[in-house]
Amino acid sequence: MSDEQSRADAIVQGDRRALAQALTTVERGGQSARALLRCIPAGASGRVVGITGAPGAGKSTLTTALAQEFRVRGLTVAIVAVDPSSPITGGSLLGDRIRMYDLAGDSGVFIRSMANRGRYGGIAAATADAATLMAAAGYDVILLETVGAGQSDVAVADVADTILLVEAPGMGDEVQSIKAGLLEIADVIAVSKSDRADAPATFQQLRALVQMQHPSTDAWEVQLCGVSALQKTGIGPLTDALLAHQQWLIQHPYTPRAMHRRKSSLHRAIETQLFESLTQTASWVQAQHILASDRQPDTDALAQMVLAAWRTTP
Ligand SMILES: Nc1nc2c(ncn2[C@@H]2O[C@H](COP(=O)(O)OP(=O)(O)OP(=O)(O)O)[C@@H](O)[C@H]2O)c(=O)[nH]1
Ligand SMILES: [Mg+2]
Repeated sequence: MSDEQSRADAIVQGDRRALAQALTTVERGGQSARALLRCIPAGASGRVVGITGAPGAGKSTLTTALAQEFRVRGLTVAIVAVDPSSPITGGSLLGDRIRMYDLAGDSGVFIRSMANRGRYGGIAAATADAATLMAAAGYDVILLETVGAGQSDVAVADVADTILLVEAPGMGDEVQSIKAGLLEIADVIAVSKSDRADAPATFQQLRALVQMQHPSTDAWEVQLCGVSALQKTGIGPLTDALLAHQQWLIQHPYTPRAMHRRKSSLHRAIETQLFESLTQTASWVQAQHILASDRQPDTDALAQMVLAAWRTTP
């Protein structure tokens, strides 16, 4: 049996250490990651929930509360904190770790932060592969929490089956989310910190916006939930909404979003494999030498040279 096959078997059998090591492998990417992923059987799909929202919106606190609720319902949970920029010691992640301390020691919960680590294909590719590993390991729900804004939100949209947008009261976050296009891609919206006095106003505003943005009712109807992760209110209905969306997805596998995710997945696979095969050619090495010795190289011409040589490689 190959080394990758025995690593894959260990993951499927629930070996947490094997899973942690495999996550590091896919974070780095490259051929060893692909060799491992080829041995990973497809887990049940449709269980990845992406949690996005402005910095400080309450994502980590809510992720923790949701994980506890899923556990109460007998479901196992893997949490991935998606951090596009910093290695594991980033400040906000450390904060998240402390907040998620409540979940420590539960063998039905697996927590991991994912960084890019310079992998080709970026954070979306690393996150998608992490979700694949966690699904194969049998986790019933995979929560992807974005850390920071921008790039990681895109990663979540490309990878998650269900998108949960967290909106805190006040702060004008609603406007920011519209700008970022987040409201458009949300399947479920949680108005967080509903213990605060300004939460009802934000809830009303968002309801009006959602009705404006999603006028048709033949598709999934975006669910709006008021929650307080601190006071543990609204967590049950929010969990119901997330599970309802996952059920809906099973009945509607060919929505434009599901198609988009499958296409993104194919694009990532092509990009990664193509790029890796290009870097194996002699002309790639030659191009690196030119970059090192020419201050203003014609990169378009270099790219053509590399591609031309690659095309004729048997
Ligand atoms: N009043 C109130 N405060 C909350 C609630 N949930 C979170 N907070 C507070 O909001 C702040 C941010 O919460 P986090 O969960 O770290 O938010 P986040 O979106 O993960 O933040 P980043 O990861 O930094 O983007 C913290 O000070 C929390 O204590 C809530 O339900 N009610
Ligand atoms: Mg956080």
